[in-house]
Amino acid sequence: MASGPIPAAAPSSPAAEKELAELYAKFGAAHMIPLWTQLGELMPDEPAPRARPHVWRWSELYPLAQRAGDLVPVGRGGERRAIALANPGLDGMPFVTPTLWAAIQYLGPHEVAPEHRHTQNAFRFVLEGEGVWTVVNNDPVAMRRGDFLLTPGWNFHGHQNATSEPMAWLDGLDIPFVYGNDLSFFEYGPDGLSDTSTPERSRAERLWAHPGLQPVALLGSRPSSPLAAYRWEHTDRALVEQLALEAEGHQATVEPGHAAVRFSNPTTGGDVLPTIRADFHRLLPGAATTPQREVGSSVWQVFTGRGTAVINGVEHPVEHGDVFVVPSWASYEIRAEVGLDLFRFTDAPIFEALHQYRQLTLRGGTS
Ligand code: 1HN
Repeated sequence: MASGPIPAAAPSSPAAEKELAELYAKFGAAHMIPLWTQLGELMPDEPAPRARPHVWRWSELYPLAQRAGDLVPVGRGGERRAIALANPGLDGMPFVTPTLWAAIQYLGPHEVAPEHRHTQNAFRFVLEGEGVWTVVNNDPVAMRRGDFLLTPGWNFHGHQNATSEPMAWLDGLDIPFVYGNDLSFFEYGPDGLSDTSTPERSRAERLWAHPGLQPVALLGSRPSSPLAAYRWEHTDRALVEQLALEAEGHQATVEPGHAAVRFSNPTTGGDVLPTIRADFHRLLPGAATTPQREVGSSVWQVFTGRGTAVINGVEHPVEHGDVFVVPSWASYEIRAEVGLDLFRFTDAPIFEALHQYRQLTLRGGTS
């Protein structure tokens, strides 16, 4: 166990004790810190995350976002009516985990969130509703229920609600990672949106949303997916087919009754963003994921259904819209009470790239 101070140079006399105290005071004044007082905290035997498992209830999130819609205008300066989910272990920072930001964003009837760009990578996941177009790199992309939409870093983007109904969605970004490493660049775009049209299909989809087909004019791998929208009809169909194939006796699911798809970059087959992995899971009634631990952190949102997230042995009932966070190396397992659909995003690409990724399957149950 690498914890507790190493009993080096235990003072043998009051004089030695005084000398040692003077040495520590001089370390402090010189901005030096001896390792032997800190080893256990700096290098725990296994990850000891400050982020805590936590559940935000949609029944609480949505009405508060709606109230913000009544009281707080959206426009230049504040830029977005986005309300961050702040992990209770992270000192009041607007961070859901040490690397990830999650927020509920609310756009009222005919409101516009102005264009800007930043080095942070972003996505949106739409729990319910429709009628907002996100304009990414001058390309208007419709947002509808179940869709997963990308805004890779340094693309100008703004949003427009083209209807008379409000809409809310989940935003995910790598803000804490960029903040913690001093990597942030930000630039305002022109006032107003670069394109206010409301096409059914974005240019990105017309180019890239054809299974297995890449435009020859644009071959070559890119660090982020050029496909701006992953539509619910495709996600749903892929999951339906996995479960149908499983029922026909073929290998198709992660484990019995658990279908899953990874959103991927069609130019590499890898993750959609350099810092963020996203996938979608469907559990049949009564099915459960195998308990496991992973380094890095993940955030889940229940799309439909009801079940239990068991994190570090604590059972959290979850249902439509609830968001929960699994900190690094926490044991977790998800059990479906009725059919359960979940969206998840994680910071795994960062740690895979840095050869820090580890995962442990806990066959004997959570411990
Ligand atoms: C941002 O640009 C969006 O584009 C959402 O919708 C959340 C949080 C911090 C900084 C920029 C968006 C954001 C953000």
